[in-house]
Amino acid sequence: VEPLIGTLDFDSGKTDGLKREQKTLRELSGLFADEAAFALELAKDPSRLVYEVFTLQPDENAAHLACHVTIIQPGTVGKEFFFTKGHLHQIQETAEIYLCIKGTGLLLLQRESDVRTVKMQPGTIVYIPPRWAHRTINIGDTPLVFFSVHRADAGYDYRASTQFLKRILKKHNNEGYEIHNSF
Ligand code: PAN
Ligand code: ZN
Repeated sequence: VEPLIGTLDFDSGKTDGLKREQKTLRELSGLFADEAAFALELAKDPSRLVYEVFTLQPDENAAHLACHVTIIQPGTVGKEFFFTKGHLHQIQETAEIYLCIKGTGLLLLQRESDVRTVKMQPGTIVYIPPRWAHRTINIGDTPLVFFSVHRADAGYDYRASTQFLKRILKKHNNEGYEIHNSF
């Protein structure tokens, strides 16, 4: 396998040499708590960008690492802040490391009924142990940019995306966020 080289500009959040994937509102159907607010936003602009994932990873998977840069746009559906779908890894023993580059966010970690929220700001490093589902939420008003690394053959299990027990909402007429139960 040849060395792979990409760049991430820490100031602008622009990447080069990484493969881009995007998630728009229509791909996040069923995930936000307020279905009426979601329908309204979808009607306005179904292809509104919520987040992008940039990947640097070799084709062959075994024994390799994959790295990603995620950029979550600022925004809400109703009061709920924009987030990533969230997942577990198909290979359950997969751990992952996150490094926040820009913006303000929360990392929601969940293992069965055990839920943690970790504040993400530039420089925050989080080790996500195996078997903890993870979703990232942009609680700021600028893009949230973070870098992550895991084994390249980990795979993704998105069944976790509908099972998070907490939701992060914007405070009424206020700066900041509050954490609510999902159900
Ligand atoms: C991250 C996430 C990325 C997008 O690279 O995949 O932030 O989130 P979803 O995959 O939940 O849509 C990661 O945790 N990789 O394992
Ligand atoms: Zn992950």
